[in-house]
Amino acid sequence: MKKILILNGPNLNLLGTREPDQYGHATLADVEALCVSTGQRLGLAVECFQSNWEGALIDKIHEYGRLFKCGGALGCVFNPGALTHTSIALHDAIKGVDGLPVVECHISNVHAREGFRHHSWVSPAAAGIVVGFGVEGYTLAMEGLVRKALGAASTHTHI
Ligand code: CA2
Repeated sequence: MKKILILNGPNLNLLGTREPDQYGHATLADVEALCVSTGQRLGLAVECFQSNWEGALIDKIHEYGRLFKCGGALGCVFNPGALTHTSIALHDAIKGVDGLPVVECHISNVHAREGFRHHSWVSPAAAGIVVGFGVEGYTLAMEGLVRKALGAASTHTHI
């Protein structure tokens, strides 16, 4: 069974404790449980990882880049939190692993918020972006990764 990584960045461990208007009432544990059950439905083994440290997120992307190359991983759903708007290092990590499909996911619609949230360093390196669907966005991102993988497989069989 292929693995899928659900990667969450800084402060997402605080989900459900404050700012419910922006992020809803679900906790990070709720989000991770949702992803695990979505994984069961899609036939994927789900690993969830959250860190407030940029380097730990980068190390995890590298690990999954290696796993993807040997066929052990389908991809990664990544909510980089506020590092979205600041981190060239995360952009470079995703580009650097060369191949691992990463879907950038934001709970809130960042484009309807403050101007500083409108730019993402991660988006140009991402395979896709899901924004503003609340925590259901994680499920949509997982389904998108599966569809992309199936599309890639069927493209290959036609070549
Ligand atoms: O909408 C998203 O998912 C964000 O990635 C969330 C980040 C924010 O900086 C991005 O612009 C958009 C913030 C994550 C912190 O979430 C908290 C949740 C509850 C209480 C405090 C922070």
